[in-house]
Amino acid sequence: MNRPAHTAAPPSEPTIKMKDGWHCLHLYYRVCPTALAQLDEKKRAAGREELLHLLDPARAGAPLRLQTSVVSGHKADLSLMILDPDPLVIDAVRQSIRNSALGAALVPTYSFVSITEVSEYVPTLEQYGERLKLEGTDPASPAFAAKLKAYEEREVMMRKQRLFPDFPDWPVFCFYPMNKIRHPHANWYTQPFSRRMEMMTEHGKSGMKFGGRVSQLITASTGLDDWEWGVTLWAREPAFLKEIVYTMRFDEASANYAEFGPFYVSYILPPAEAVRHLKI
Ligand code: 76R
Repeated sequence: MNRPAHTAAPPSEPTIKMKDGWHCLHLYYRVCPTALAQLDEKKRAAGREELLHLLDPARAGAPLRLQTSVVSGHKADLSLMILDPDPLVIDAVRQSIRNSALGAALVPTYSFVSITEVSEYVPTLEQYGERLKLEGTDPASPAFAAKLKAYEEREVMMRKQRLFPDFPDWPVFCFYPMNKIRHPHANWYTQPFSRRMEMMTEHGKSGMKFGGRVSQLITASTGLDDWEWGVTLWAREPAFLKEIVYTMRFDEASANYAEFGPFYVSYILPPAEAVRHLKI
């Protein structure tokens, strides 16, 4: 059976909040010059103030994570990435922008709904130990114990970063959705778990070579949006984006099983600078 095991959860209070993780929303807006031109300077200035307040991650009631960036190309002008345990706290940003004096001038062009998760392919401590043995580390050696201990600590941090991510302080931002394909000749979901694990381990190793240059957050969207995952990348320099995406195309998991949606590249700015840049 390829189906992932799921635990029969005991009945719990119905809720829209995430208990072990956050809701995530990527929003893209285009500035409409016609709507902007219809605002007198006073209304436009008030709208700017309203927008700056809404985009301020430090304001009371702000979602736990809120990041603003300016988009390259005609797909959009402004990008927001928002995370919170409560999807309505996230949605309140969207509705407040729509309801603000600048609402008509900020035309939604794209959005992506997802939740944070720890991938089923992140090895458990036991699986990591097995891997070390296969790679030739003697389980009785101090090196084995040290490596296992280091992984135990790293795994806690990794889990936290996947479920409750902090944003890295890097200026280049990229988002795109993706699927694992289900074609008759190449169907990810008919592969046994062991094969998928093998491919994702190769993928993880190739990704880790970009440590310090690119940071990734994979959010899950199967059942929530039109693609299965959202891929969010932060890079220290723009060229690293091209390099990582190109490199990963050669991983078996990408080369044979992945398909991608539209790519959005943007540059992270504090809201006031983004608003100035967009000449709103
Ligand atoms: O979480 C971990 O760091 C463990 C290893 C790992 C997993 C399980 C990992 C590492 N990824 C995992 C899961 Mn990834 N990742 C992508 C893309 O270009 C492509 O092929 C697709 C887009 C990039 C660029 C990327 C980068 N990864 C996943 C999954 C979920 C699969 C599932 O659960 O079924 C997807 C869709 C996906 C796609 N990956 C890494 C990276 C990088 C840079 C790493 C190293 C991470 C690090 O060092 O912290």
